[in-house]
Amino acid sequence: MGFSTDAIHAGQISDPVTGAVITPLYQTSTYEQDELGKHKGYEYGRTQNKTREAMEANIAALEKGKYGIAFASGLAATHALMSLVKSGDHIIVSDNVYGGTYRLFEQNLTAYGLEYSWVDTSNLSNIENAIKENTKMVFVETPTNPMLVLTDLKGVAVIAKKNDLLSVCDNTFMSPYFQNPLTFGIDIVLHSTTKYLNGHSDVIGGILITSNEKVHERIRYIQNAAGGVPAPFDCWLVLRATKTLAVRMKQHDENARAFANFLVNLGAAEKVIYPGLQNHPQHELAKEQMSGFGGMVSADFGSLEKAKKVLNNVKIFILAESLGGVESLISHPASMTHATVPKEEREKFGLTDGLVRFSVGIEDVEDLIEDVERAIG
Ligand code: P1T
Repeated sequence: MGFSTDAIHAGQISDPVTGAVITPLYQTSTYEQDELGKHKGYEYGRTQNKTREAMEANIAALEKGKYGIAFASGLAATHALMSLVKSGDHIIVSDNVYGGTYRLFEQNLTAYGLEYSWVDTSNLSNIENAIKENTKMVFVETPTNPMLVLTDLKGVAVIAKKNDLLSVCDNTFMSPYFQNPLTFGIDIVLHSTTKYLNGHSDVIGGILITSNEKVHERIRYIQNAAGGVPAPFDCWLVLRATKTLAVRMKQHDENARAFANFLVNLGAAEKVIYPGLQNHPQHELAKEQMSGFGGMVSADFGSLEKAKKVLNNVKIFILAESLGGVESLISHPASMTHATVPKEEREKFGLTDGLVRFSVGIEDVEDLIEDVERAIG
């Protein structure tokens, strides 16, 4: 099936009672049992929920995977993922990831005996050089938040297989519409469904997708045992949203290409970062492993003062954390999403105080351009 056909039909179930076309919202915490020891396969809402199952199957299909396991947030999914490793194990991670991922790994899970190495995974030899006897997993985010650095997914999968490591890709920035890491041999895909998958800035959620039976079994167990499950209504909203993922992503991409070119021509930023720009260091890799360049653009204005001018004076772009919604958002990673990453660490990969991140929405792009042009003055 094509992507849009899957987006609209995969996992969807019509209401068995009325035939209602839309998957019902099973807003229930528990299920009536027929008699002791006999039930319909549904016992308790944390363990099973049909709306959640439909959403999991839908997103798994979009990622070309067998299983989707949903969580209450992207970070809850990341936390559940870490149940695949144990105390004493070592994990290699892209040096620039979402700040919350950094905080979870470095400031929480190290206390439980997990060891993390932060490397620039855009250079595959850095991954190989970081492998130790106790390395069990390689976790990449591509493109990264907010520096938009790419990692060669095929290359990561080869290294992981050769060294018996689990490979994970946070695919939040591209969404399954533009990039399918499992097709390159990656074992597990992670999404914050809060972003493009839901796309309307009204749900917090996360999901892991895999075709690996063992991984699925363990994560499914943890979903119930630790209980970080999403609410049925949030699953219903995400299931509603993925139907338009293709049309939204096409528009995000078209707008972001025009917006990035506008920023380059404006000349107000010292550096404009967008995988679709020919001067992006991995523009060729972007064309190979992604079918579009996405809706995220970052720009370094050179100083906090200059960044503030844009951040405080835009009117259509909304100053807020998050990304991937239909409305354009603007943020200051150094003080917002990545505030927990020490200054000297973040500056190593270019996350300076002058960096501004644009989540380009699907409004009329002329209005977005005019907004920033006017803000800069
Ligand atoms: O916010 P949550 O649903 O828990 O997802 C965490 C997360 C995971 N991975 C990536 C790449 C992300 O960007 C995020 C969340 N990011 C933001 C809130 C942000 O503004 O960048």
